[in-house]
Amino acid sequence: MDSDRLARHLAAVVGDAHVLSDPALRASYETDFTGRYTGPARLVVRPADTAQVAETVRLCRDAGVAVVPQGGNTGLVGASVPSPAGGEVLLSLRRLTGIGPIDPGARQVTVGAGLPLAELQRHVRPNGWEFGVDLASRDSATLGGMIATNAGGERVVKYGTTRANVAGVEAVMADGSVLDRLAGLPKDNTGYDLTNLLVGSEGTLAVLTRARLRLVPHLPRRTTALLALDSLEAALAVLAELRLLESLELAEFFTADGLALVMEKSGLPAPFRAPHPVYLLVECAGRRDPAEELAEVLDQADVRDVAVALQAADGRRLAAYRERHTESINAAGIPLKLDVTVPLAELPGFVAELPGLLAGRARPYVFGHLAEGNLHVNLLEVAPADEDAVTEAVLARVAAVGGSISAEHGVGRAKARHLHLTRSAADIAVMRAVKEALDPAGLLSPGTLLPPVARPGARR
Ligand code: 2HG
Ligand code: ZN
Repeated sequence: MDSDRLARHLAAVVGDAHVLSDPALRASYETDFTGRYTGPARLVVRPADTAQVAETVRLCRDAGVAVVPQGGNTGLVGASVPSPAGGEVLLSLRRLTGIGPIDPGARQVTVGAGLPLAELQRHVRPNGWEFGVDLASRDSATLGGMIATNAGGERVVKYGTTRANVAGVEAVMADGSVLDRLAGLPKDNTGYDLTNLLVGSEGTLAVLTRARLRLVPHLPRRTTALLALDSLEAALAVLAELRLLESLELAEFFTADGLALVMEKSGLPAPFRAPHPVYLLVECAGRRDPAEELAEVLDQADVRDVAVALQAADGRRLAAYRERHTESINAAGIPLKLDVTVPLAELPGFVAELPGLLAGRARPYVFGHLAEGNLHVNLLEVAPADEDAVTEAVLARVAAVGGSISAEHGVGRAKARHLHLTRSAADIAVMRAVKEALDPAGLLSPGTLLPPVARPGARR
């Protein structure tokens, strides 16, 4: 089927206004947030509900055309945009913004895959609830995208990754059938856990359309503190003490270089009189004021300086030093981003070795989620010819110290060919078997997560 004919069939399902073929209208869907990953879509299709998603997938399957699902397009590993060669249908879920009533007994709510995280927060907070996952990209990141990537973010130390906060999903499978696992029953031992199979599947097994989310009580009293420290070792020592506190919700680190760049690009004033090697942003929250228990820990801790915010607005001001890293780095260039986890005991050594591994081939900025050993290694000024070698060097070191090459951003297109570094051949074979079973024609997000295999008959 040619593109015009496919476009006409799709328009009959979603309406003319929601099939975009004009390159100017497609452009914002075709390049990801980093600006690094880009590819031309055959068409951008914007269905309004599950039935339209199912019909879109069926029409594309019949035409042998691959489909790339997209939420808020805030992903960082190239999974949300077409391949460089292009030709896939870009299926935007952003119109699926429904939100159901909160079920306080079950502590759950059902949402459309295209609902932005910030809108969910605005819906549940006035009712005394919270979604356990929070991200700096909350205004654009959609729940469907967060589930597809098993996003982590800032509150994992208390609430776990997205996986722990999802009770069920609805999804359109590659053949257009609809899988409904929205019941959200806390006890339901009937066969394979298909919800968890789809969480983190990065658009390669199904298109997520709705989700049943777990909610947690909104904790109104919070204290935020920014600590200035000598070293990552010192930060880990404070973390070990902080982890005794039930109220700990956030423990984020960054370094002197990162802070200087954030101040330069954002115009924020310096948080302390002098720069320090390492900073740790912590937040405690509770129904009762956690300020005192946090102060008790900090009084005993080996910190150079502390700024404490008791008011929400001051807390947001301190959090901005951490949250504005991504945009500040983007303002300085297109980074090579390596989101990795290392065991905590290896973390200081890994960061110390980084300059040696890079051997002058990049300007590194390292920050992230300390409690999970999740480092966001952002590399600026990498010559195109060095990108592969630099990536290999860093990821191979991660594997050597027992870490993971993707902590919370997914594998995407960026790391598919490096998957073998932290997944065994047996592991990859099982993943391939699942993919073959659920998407035999390889039409969902080809090239993402698993390295592509040549497949006669499948067109992009
Ligand atoms: C964060 O923690 C995000 O802010 C983005 O995961 C990290 O920009 C990055 O590398
Ligand atoms: Zn992160």
